[in-house]
Amino acid sequence: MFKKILIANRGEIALRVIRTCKEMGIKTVAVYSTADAESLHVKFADEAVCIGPPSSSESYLKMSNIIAAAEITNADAIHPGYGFLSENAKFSKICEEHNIKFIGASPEMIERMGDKASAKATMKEAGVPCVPGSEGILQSYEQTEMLAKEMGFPVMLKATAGGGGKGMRAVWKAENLKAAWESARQEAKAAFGNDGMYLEKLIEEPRHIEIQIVGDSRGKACHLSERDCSIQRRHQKLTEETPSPFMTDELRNEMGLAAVRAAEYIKYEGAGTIEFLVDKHRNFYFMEMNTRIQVEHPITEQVIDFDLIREQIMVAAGIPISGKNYTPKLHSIECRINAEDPYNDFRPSPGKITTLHAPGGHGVRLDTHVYSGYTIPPNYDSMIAKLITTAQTREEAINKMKRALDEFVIEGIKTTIPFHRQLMDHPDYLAGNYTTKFMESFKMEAPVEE
Ligand code: MV4
Repeated sequence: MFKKILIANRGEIALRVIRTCKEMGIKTVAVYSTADAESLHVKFADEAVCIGPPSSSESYLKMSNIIAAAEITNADAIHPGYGFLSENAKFSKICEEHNIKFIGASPEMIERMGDKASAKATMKEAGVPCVPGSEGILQSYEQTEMLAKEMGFPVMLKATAGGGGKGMRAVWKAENLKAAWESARQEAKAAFGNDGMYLEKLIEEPRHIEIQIVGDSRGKACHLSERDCSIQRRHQKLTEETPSPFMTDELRNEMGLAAVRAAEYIKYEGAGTIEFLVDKHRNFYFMEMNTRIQVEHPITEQVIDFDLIREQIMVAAGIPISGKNYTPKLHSIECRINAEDPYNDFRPSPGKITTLHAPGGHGVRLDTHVYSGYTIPPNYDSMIAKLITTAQTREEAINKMKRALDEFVIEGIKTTIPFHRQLMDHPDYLAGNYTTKFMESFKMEAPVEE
């Protein structure tokens, strides 16, 4: 087992990893930028190394500084958390070259799954259902137009290097295809330096349902059921739940088996997620694979009573998994609390938290690095906490969430707490009747005056 793990991240996930390491008797090294000197991950780690100024590119993304920090502290592994370097093939490779175990995917795996067209081709080979479309990268506009007309509109143009919806265009009629092709390629070129595109049939009003998997060094994988992440705004998830209210036992079995088949086909090692689009007829299609631990992993931990960070560390140390698939017996919901103003187009609201009262009680979990008196720096992601409730049924988990949100006091900055409180009263949310289009029509109600 590892003796010392360096956590190449900040915020709640850095703290989350430190907690599990402590429970496993593994020493921890925090790295931090000068903006994060007062952060809890720095205080709770055994050692801490400053790796640069506030700007991410000069600190949490600065590979040479992080490797140097691991070498001077004698860390034998690096946990990258999510975001930053977690899906960076070059960083995974550099760790390998320095004999530091990267607790994440191999460079080859990150490259293969990071390129969306190659990920899709691989999944098709593995026998995982994929959206009908082009075979690999489109060679010309003429080929694209011919294919689109053959398939029939609407279609979706996607950048192979895509992420966060960049370089993606839905096209409803032939006369709009040329302009979409030009602008999507331009956007992809500017964002990723890669304008490779592929084409798919458009799935209308899809749900985003993902399957958590874990694979080990023997090539064995298991799935830990699904998370419904359909409530998103501009490709940022706001809340997630498991089980999905749209799920059936039959569909879970099929999707779970497909995800395990995918993971075993590529001999995936570690924790990963297979993302699917699910249409209204409950057809499901491979969308992307994430080769990291995800923000929303706690809801899975809650319903199957399993520490996913511990699992990642065990697998990275070469210990085999149990190999059993899990079916949730509880219901869990996560609300992402962001320092944003939901009454003002979710505008970022960094600054000092003057008062903080955290909710608690049975079935309530709060993963956060913030405290009363903490100043949220403007340099990073706006997520400051994840509020997670767990109960026997969906209705109870929602009631618990309402109660916990009502208890949660954060003063000094604006947060998404009022958004979540209104969501938990929305008739379509309560009915489990929502797709990825939900937020397009959601309107905040005026705040209640005290
Ligand atoms: C799609 C789609 C509909 N049809 N593909 C969005 C992120 C990118 N990784 C893939 N995405 C989509 N791909 C086809 N063929 C709709 C989306 C999509 C979406 C998917 C999941 C969650 C939110 C979304 C919001 C807009 C579009």
